[in-house]
Amino acid sequence: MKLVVIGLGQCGSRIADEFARLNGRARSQRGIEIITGAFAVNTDATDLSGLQTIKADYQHRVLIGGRKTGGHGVGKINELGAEIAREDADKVVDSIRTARHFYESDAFLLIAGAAGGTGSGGLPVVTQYIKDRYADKPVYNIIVLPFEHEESTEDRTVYNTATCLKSSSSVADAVILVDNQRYVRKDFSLKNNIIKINALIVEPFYNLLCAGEEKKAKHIGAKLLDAGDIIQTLVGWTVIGYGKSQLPLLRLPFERTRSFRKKSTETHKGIQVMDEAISELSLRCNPADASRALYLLSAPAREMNMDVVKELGEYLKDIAPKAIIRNGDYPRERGMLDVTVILSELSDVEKVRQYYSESATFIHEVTKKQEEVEKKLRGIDEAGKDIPSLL
Ligand SMILES: Nc1nc2c(ncn2[C@@H]2O[C@H](COP(=O)(O)OP(=O)(O)OP(=O)(O)O)[C@@H](O)[C@H]2O)c(=O)[nH]1
Ligand SMILES: [Mg+2]
Repeated sequence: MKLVVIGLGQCGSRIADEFARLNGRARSQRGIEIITGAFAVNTDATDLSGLQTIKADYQHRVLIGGRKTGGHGVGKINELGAEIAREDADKVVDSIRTARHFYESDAFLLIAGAAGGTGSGGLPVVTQYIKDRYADKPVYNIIVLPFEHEESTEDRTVYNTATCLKSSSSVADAVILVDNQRYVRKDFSLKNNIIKINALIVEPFYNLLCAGEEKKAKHIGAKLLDAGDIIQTLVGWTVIGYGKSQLPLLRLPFERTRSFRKKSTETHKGIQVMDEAISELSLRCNPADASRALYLLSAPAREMNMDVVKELGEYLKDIAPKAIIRNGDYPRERGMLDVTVILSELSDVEKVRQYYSESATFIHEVTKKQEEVEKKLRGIDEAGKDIPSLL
């Protein structure tokens, strides 16, 4: 599957940069392309120049709102981010169209952090704009949810997140939710290593996007997972998970591949990795709420047999009984077995509901504060009503 990737704001741009790097890896390791164009859109000129892989010209690093913000961002005011994106959406679309292989793209993927200003406000606006322009291609969002410490120190964090989630989910074909806090939990040292978190966020997409683009027969599985399967799976609220296991590179001569014992070890390993993918989902949710799901098993051809694929399917069916499940197997190089899982069309996401209800009280407080200020101002005006004016 080939994507046009557009990152908005600092978070989105950095993750789009990571996708550009992923494409470099696919090209050099596998001779295939999975990204037809990677773009970064920001109101902040300095952040744009800090990227590494996205082409450094003005058509790939698109500065918006230059006049309004002087190239210094919107300081977490996502209404301003939205307004600027509305004014400059044409600039973004003009850039995308120049991508050399644009017409080979299967879908758009737009990415932003929900808690900031530029990305949070720009994401739903640009998504809507692209959907209107390219009705035949699905438009997906990755929305990155803030760290816990950001939520507790700044009310605007929750409010921005809630408005971004609500607006984006009403226009995007699917919203893939990624919770920053989950990645800290996995490895606390990551708190100070956002680059590593970004690499973990994009890793599940590598085999997922590559599988359908393979040309060599030895890398085409019994059930090829292609763009069609992914498009059929991605609907509404979505999470993604990834698990992997190293395999011994050398097989001892007495280890007979066909033996019953060997087969059951492989199945066991497959289940273990699937279990890891489910426990490490990009956001905590209840798999039973999923109406669609997908899994991709990548492993050396001789480690993969239909029993493993079938067992993985049964495992997923058990935890997501309502879901229509699509699957694929992807024969890859020696030494690694990995599983990517997508749970989609989730009927409930507790974390999203939480943002909505918390920000509802915030809206109430903001209007109350505003009314108090207005009342005080009226008081001053009243007190000065008999003073002559110089104007
Ligand atoms: N995973 C990840 N999260 C990030 C990254 N950069 C920022 N964030 C998160 O994204 C949110 C802030 O969004 P930013 O992208 O910095 O804000 P922005 O869209 O540039 O908006 P303004 O700076 O307000 O104009 C916070 O919750 C950060 O924790 C990143 O590179 N990776
Ligand atoms: Mg910024």
